[in-house]
Amino acid sequence: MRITIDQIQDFNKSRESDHHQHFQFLQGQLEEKGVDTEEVMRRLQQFQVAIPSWALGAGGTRFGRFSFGGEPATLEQKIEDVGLIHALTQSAGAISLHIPWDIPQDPAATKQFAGSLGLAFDAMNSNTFQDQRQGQQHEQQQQQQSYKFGSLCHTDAAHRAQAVNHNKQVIDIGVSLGSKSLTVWLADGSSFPGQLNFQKALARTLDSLKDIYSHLPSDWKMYIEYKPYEPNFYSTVIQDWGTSHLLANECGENAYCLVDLGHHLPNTNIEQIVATLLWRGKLGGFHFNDSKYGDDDLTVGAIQPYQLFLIFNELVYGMHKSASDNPSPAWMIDASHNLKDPLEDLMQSLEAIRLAYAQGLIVDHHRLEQAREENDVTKAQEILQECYRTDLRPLIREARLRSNGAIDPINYYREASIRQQLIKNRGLATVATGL
Ligand SMILES: [Mn+2]
Repeated sequence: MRITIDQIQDFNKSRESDHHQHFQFLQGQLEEKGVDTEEVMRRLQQFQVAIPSWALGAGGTRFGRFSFGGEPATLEQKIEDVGLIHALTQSAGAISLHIPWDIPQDPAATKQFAGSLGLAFDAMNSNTFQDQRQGQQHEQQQQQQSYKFGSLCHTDAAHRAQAVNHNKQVIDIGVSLGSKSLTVWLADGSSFPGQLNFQKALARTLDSLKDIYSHLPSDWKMYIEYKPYEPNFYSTVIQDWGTSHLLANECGENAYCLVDLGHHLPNTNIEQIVATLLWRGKLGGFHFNDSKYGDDDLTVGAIQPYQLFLIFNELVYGMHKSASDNPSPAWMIDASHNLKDPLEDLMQSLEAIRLAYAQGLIVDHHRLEQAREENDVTKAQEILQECYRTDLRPLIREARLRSNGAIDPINYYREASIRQQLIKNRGLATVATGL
C-alpha cells in the first residue's frame, strides 16, 4: 500500500489552522532571539534517517518474541513499510539492509521499487554474529564454519576467511543497490577470563578488517561499530570508541567509527565521544536508540532526551559550526521492540531525533562560546537549557508540512487504520526475518 500526497493533505486540512497559530507564535519568539527559523527548517527538511530492515517486525528478547500482525514477510514489504513511514514523516528517506536476512533476488528491481517510494539504500550491514540455519542460507553464502568463537578475530584462518568473504559479498550486494557504505559490527569477544589472547584477537581483527577494506570501492566508506559487552560478557574485541578509532585509522581514510547510543556503559559521556570523533573527522555512522540499563534499544528519546539534545549540540557544532571536515554521518535508528507497533515506534523515534536536532540548531554558539571564554558556567548552562526547554514541535511540524508530510504522522497512521490494512493484506501470522 501507498499513501498519496493528496491523502496526507486532506488529513492536514483540518489541523492546519491550529498549527499555523502555534507555529507563528513560536517563530516570533525564536526570531526575537535571533534564530533563523527558515534555515533551521531547511536543515530539518534535509535531515534523513535510515530505517533498518530488521526494525519493521516486532522485536524479541532472549525470553521470547510476540509477533505483530501484518509484519513484512519479504524485502519488498519491508521497503513498502519504510515507504509508509517516509511518506508520513518525510524524514526516513533511506533503508539499511541486513545480509543475509534481506538478500535481494533482483537488485535492479529492488532498487527501482525503493526509488519509486523516495528511498535510497544506506549502509549495508553484515552478519557474522550468528550461524545461519539450513534453509535460511543464500546459495552464495553456504556457511561451513561456526561463529561460536568469533569471526574476524577467530583463531582459525578458515573461519576468518569465511567472515571476510561474507563482508565482501555484502559490499557487492550493496553496490548493486546503490549503497555507499558497509557497517561492521562484531560480537567477537570472550565470556571468561583467559579465553582470549587480547592482543592476538585484536591483531587478527585488524588484519581481517584490512582485507575487507581492500574490497571497498573507492567511493565507499566502512563503519566500525563498537560495543563494550553482550553477547560476550567478559570482553569484546572492539569494546570502545578508542579501539574503533585505532582500527579505522589503520585501515585507511575511508574507514570510520560508528557510534551506537546503546553501546556504552552507564553514564558514559557520549557527547564528548561524539565531539572527539568529529574533531578528528572520524565519525562515520550513528545509530539512534535509548537505554536505561544497557543496550536496551528503546525508542529514541524515551529515557534520556536531554542527553540526546547534548549529543546533537555537539553534532551541530561539529557538522555546521566548526572547521571539522568530517563527512555527514550515516544516520540510522537501531531499535527494536516487543510491545509497540513497530511503525508507530519508528515514527516516535524519528520525531525525537528531529526535536533534538532542532534544539541543537537553535543553540547560539557565539553566545555559548563567549560564556565559556568568560568561564561563566551558569550562563553556559542557561543557554543550553533554554534551547532544550523551548517547545519546538510546531517548527518540526511546519518543516514536515513544507515537505508534504503529515502534520501528525502517528494520528494519520491510526485514523487511516494502516496496521489493520497491513494485517488484511499480509495476514496476522507473518513474521519478519531478523532477530
Ligand atoms: Mn547498532
